Parts: sequence; structure tokens; C-alpha cells
Amino acid sequence: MLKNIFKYETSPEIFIEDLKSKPILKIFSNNGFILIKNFFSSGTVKKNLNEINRILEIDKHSLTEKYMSDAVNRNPFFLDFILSENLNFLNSTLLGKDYFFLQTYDIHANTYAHQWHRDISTKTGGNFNFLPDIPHIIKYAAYFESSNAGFFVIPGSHKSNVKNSLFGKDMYKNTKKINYMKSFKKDEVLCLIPDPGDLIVFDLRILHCAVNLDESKKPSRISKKFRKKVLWPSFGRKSFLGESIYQYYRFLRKDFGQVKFDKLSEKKLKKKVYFLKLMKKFHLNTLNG
Ligand SMILES: O=C(O)CCC(=O)C(=O)O
Ligand SMILES: [Fe+2]
Repeated sequence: MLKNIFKYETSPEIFIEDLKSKPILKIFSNNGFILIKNFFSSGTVKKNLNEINRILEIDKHSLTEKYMSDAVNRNPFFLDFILSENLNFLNSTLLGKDYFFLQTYDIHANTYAHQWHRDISTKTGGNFNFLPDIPHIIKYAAYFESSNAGFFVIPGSHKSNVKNSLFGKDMYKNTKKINYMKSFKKDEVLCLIPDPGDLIVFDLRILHCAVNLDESKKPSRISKKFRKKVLWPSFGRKSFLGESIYQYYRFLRKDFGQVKFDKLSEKKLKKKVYFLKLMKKFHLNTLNG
């Protein structure tokens, strides 16, 4: 009985109403991911879905596979999610309050990646050991439409090389035993099946793949029932690693900073402009005179 309560307390599946009372950092550090059920209200899901469909220029019923990077630069509407109170709570709990938005924020429609991979890894697919041993770079998968979509992870692989042999392999061909949330185990394949409104947060090092469950392990094209609209923003800790990744994306996004004038420089600038105008007037007068 006690064991079950303990397991429930540290389960990587949590409901939004329990967000603030669960040991988030501990759950995340142990497993490398958390699935948050009902993170978005149905109204928010609808609004986001409309905006995703509009931006990607696909009508509601389209099964077209589309991909776009850089959601906030497409429309500031997508800022609402990354600035929301609950996301700020998660980011500051996992990364500390000085976290960075990494300027990478994908919009994916009906895509899947059925090769096992880590979003950040060594050249041969191995695991980085970031020191100190705390989360440094995290990514969210926010599901606004999800039908027959599976997100497969190896719990604990963000800190372990035990399952490296899977790296680069096709999930459909190489994955036999699959666990579901109720009976998940470390180092064994776990299939998460998100509903619309659910949010997954994961360590970029975790071994994962995204699967069209309709294909029942056949790597063919999208079939009728598979649908998926997902936003993928990424955040980093203010650490050497987090800051390096931040600088990398900042450069890619051509964010070269913005010169801001403080009040004093503003005054000085006004004086200078006034002076230049006077000089011009004086110069013109002398020319005309
Ligand atoms: O489901 C997708 O669209 C791709 C997921 C993924 O793992 C990735 O983009 O790295
Ligand atoms: Fe990935």
C-alpha cells in the first residue's frame, strides 16, 4: 500500500491541478520527462489549433504533413503559451528563475520521427553528462490535436547509455516490448499517448521517437486516422551549457540585440539633434546671406 502511494507521488504522469503540489524537479530528474494532463483548457486548445492551421495554411481537416520553425516570429499569439503562468512555474522549477527562452519554437502538423534519437547527443548517439547533475536544456511538446500519435521514451535515458544501441534505429522495426504508463520501467520502452491539451516536458538528452500508431509498426505514409498539431518551444538554464545553446539560436534568429536609450542618452540625443538643426539653419542663413 505504502509502496503504491509512493509510486503515485512520483509518477511522471500528473494532472494540471496537482502541478504545484508534486515534487516536479525530482520526478523530472529521475525520469527525464513529465506528462502533464489537461495543461490547456478546451478554449485554449481551440484557439491554438485555429492559429496553427491559419499560419500553416492548412484547413482544419487537412492531413498534410507540415513543419515550421520559429512560431513567435510568425505570430506573437504564440507568446501567450511561453509566457503563461504555469509554464513559468515549470521553467523556474526545472531550470531556476533566470532561465532562457532558446529561440527555437517549432510548429509541427501531422509529422512523426520514428527513428530513436536524442535531440542533443554525442556524435555517436551517446549521452552527455552535464555537470552539475540538474536539468540544463528542456523542450516542451504541447498537443493541440492528437489522434493515434505516440511519443515513445526510454525513462532514465537522459542520464544513461544503457539503450544506446537503439540510437538511429527505426522504432517500427526494432521495438518489441512496449510498456504503458501504469507499468513503466526505467530503461524500457514507454509509449505515451497524449490527448489534445496535454503537455510533455522532456530533457533534450532523452532517447525518444514520435510514432504514428496507425501504422502498427509499418513505416509507411500517413494513414487516415493519424492527426497531430504540436508546438515545441525549448528553454535553458543560466549555466554554461544553457547559455551556449541560447547564444547559438540567438545568432541563427539574427537577434543581434536592440540599442535602448536610457533617459540621459535620450536627453543628450535631443540636444544633439537640436544643435544640428541650429547649425543647419545658421549654415543656410550664411549661405543665403
Ligand atoms: O513528432 C514530431 O513532429 C517530431 C518529434 C521529434 O522528436 C523531433 O522533432 O525531434
Ligand atoms: Fe526529437
